[in-house]
Amino acid sequence: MAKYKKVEVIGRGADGVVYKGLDRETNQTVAIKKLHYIHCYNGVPDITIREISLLGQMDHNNIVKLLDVACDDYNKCHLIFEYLDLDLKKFMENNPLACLNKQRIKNFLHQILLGVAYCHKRGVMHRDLKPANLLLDLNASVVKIADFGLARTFQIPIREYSPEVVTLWYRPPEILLGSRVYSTPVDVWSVGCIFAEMVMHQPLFDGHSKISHLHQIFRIMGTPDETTWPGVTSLPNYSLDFPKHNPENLKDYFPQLKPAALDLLSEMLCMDPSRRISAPCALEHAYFKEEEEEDEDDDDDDDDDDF
Ligand code: INR
Repeated sequence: MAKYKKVEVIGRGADGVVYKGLDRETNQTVAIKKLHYIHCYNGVPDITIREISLLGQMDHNNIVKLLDVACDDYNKCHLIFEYLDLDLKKFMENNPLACLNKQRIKNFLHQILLGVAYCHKRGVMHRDLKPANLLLDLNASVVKIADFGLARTFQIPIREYSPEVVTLWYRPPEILLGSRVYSTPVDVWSVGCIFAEMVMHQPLFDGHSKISHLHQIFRIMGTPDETTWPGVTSLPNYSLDFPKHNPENLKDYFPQLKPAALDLLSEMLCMDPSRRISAPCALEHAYFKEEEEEDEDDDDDDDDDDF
């Protein structure tokens, strides 16, 4: 770690503290993630080595790049990443709705799906996609996915390192219902929630407990049953006492969206994970083939839409 200098804490996640830092040799700003549960001298678990090396092999414009792995004097393992100074959560908090015009939403969504499709092709799922994990370079108009939680991928119980509450807002129904065999569709659900949030500038589902969150999902997407989602009634947390809701028309919630956008959103928010659209299919959706009209508050005239 002598090569790096920690400057300030910028985040806390399930795996440890994240710092803004400096590479002393190149003067390059980096992000440093200190893995709080891994001591190098104990022998790093095989699975962790595998996870970190998988992370190191990920080489895609829409995935934050792992640059180095380093050990400090206390034998704590640190992951060194490229640095970006903004995330989508802060961007949405600090900017009025107009900053996320239709072209920009389409552009961001396309990049997020490219990153997710790349991970899924390599057999990696993220499992915790949310606006705070999407880093932005506004000058280059680039979105990069961060925080592939190592702890989560090897099934250490989810316990945030910080007192901050773990957000359930982007969790898909199959995880909330206790399914243990979930797969890549979990990330597509999260991207659907993020799409909706970019459009509305507020979270689509924002339950404070698993059960209230599930009920919020059911109220809009309909309560699942064996006809809409074969096998759902066998999931551990399924209850025959769930209130029965019919699916709402998403058009009523998103009057600003055109049919193609509504169709893609509803395909990403399909309750049954086996019928949910995949990331590669979503990239081929008609929504990405049609141009968005220029809107009056869009002063970014060099931001051409090439899909
Ligand atoms: C910022 C973060 C900017 N950049 C928080 C942040 C606030 C403002 O976590 C971050 C990262 C960055 C970051 O620039 N590169 C990385 C986070 C992570 C990896 S991870 C890489 O995986 O979430 O710890």
